[in-house]
Amino acid sequence: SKTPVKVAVTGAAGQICYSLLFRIASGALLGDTPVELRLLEITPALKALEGVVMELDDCAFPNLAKIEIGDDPKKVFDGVNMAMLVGAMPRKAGMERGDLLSANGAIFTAQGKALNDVAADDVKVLVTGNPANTNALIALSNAPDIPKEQFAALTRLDQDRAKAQAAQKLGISVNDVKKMTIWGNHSATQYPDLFNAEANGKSIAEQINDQAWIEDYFIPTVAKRGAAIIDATGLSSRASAANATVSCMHDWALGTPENDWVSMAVVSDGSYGVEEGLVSSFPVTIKDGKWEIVQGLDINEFSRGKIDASVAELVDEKKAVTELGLI
Ligand code: NAX
Repeated sequence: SKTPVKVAVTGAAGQICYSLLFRIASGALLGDTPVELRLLEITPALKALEGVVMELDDCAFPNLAKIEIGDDPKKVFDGVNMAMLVGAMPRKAGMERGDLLSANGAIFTAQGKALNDVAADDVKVLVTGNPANTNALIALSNAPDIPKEQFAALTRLDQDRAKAQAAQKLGISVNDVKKMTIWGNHSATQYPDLFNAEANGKSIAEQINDQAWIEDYFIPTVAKRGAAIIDATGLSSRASAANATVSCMHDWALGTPENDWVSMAVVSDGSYGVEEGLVSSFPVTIKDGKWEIVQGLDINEFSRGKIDASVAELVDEKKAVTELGLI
């Protein structure tokens, strides 16, 4: 039998994790490779987390080897091969942007340091908790011994939202939508790129041939989908965010298919004019557990403006967390 892969998940008693943990445990992450779950929560949420663990036990998942819970990242992250950082401080009424950044800064500096000290050498760290790109930047900056390439922030949900909207517009299956890129920040400034996306080998933007639909419907629908879901349900995206987190880590570990790519926010090497060192979303291909930014794509003037605007927001966020001494 194979050695279990140790998977840490933070915010484990929260809404996203109520889907995420069951998807991981049932095999959506690694098939029939056994997994050991390491679940981190804040102390007051440990009792609720114990209830979630009871339900995980009650599923008798064949490939769930073990579950450990705790409130100390140094213990929970010990030897982990994967870390999904979902737990974060939500923005509360009256909270300034700086307050949000410092509250999350405290979480992601501590978790970055703990991963640096105790995680397995091959750890892959995926940040879902918002502001995801900048939280990932804080974590990697506080983990100097872990290669920066082993950190990413989630833009897979945005990618999958964009795929669904494009497929519906063209009246085709999502399976036929390939090469969907999200550029920039996981925020309202993100840029979902239909020019480089393909259906049946041809540019989706060309097939739709309606710039007004792209600008006035498609982009805002994808970028503001989270708000639409809050409006409808009273809660932010849960199952779809969990699905995206599992899908992203699955592909990071097991690779992307031929002739396709996925979107992940990763540390920039300066590709496409994105300032080096920012954690920004790019199209990536993955092989043997390592991602590479897809090179040589055509960026038209419209796309250039959108990418630059989102990257400018990341530059601002980086400046703010630098001033707060978090990186
Ligand atoms: P919840 O508030 O339901 O759960 C968050 C959990 O994190 C809580 O149980 C809390 O106790 C825990 N937590 C707080 N500080 C912690 C710490 N230091 N260590 C461990 N756990 C800690 O939020 P949920 O709906 O699950 O969303 C989680 C995060 O995902 C939020 O930041 C949310 O904004 C973000 N999202 C990111 C998305 C993405 O695509 N990147 C989409 C969905 C979602 O908006």
